[in-house]
Amino acid sequence: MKKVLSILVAALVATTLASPAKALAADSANVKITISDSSKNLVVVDEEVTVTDVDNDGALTINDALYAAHEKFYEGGAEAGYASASTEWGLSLTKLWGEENGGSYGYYVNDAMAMSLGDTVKDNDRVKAYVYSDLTAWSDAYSYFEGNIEDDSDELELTLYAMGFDESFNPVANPVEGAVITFNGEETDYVTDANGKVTIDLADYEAGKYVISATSDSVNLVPPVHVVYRQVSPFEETPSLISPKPENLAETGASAVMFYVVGSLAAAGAAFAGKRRNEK
Ligand SMILES: [Ca+2]
Repeated sequence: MKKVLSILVAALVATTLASPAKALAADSANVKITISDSSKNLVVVDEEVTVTDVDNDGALTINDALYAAHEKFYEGGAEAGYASASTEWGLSLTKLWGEENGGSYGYYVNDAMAMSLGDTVKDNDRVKAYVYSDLTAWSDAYSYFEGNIEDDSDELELTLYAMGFDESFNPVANPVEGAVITFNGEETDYVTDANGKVTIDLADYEAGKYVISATSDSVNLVPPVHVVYRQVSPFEETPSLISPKPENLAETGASAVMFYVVGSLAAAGAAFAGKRRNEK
């Protein structure tokens, strides 16, 4: 009897130990997605999607994340705009944002080159995927910003890097000189220096969402992205926020929307209505 009991206890302990491990295996992850097309349009910019195991391989991967992004943002969903297939190179993209070009796409996770569409993703990862613009010389160079991008100070210091290859064909990040900084697609007077650096004064920019990117004449950049959500102090500009137009609210960021909630409940209702319409 004692032996039976100890076996039962052992089984119970084993079950108890197994349960938390099972609970830790995530069923979903929230990931931020950026996609650019072959014309270098940023068609999805740093948008959050909930990733689930849609391809049933038992893991949350880049493939699942891009599928989810098309379900949410592409007209007609993933069925219309996205496809992947097993090839001799492993799981590969065959269609991105509706474009089929024979497999010329790239994808990075947290600005690091991914080995395969089957690479796993987790909460807060940033996935960036692009369609090649140059199908003859394959000159498209993935690029990204580094700097004080996590804080919200008025002065934004960015360094622009583009991926290239050294003599041994190892991937290497090179600073990009002379790149023109763009705000929401409009060129600015800001240009990166010899070290790829640029310091942007945000003080004069009104509240709203700004997509910062860059173009270059010397490097065929896959558009880099940094998103700024500017907020205005409620003590400075309260009057203009009493009855905002929904169409304006739709273009403001989530943090700005939160601010409106504090300012006015009616505005909050409009904000959500506007945001929902924007997401369709
Ligand atoms: Ca999966």
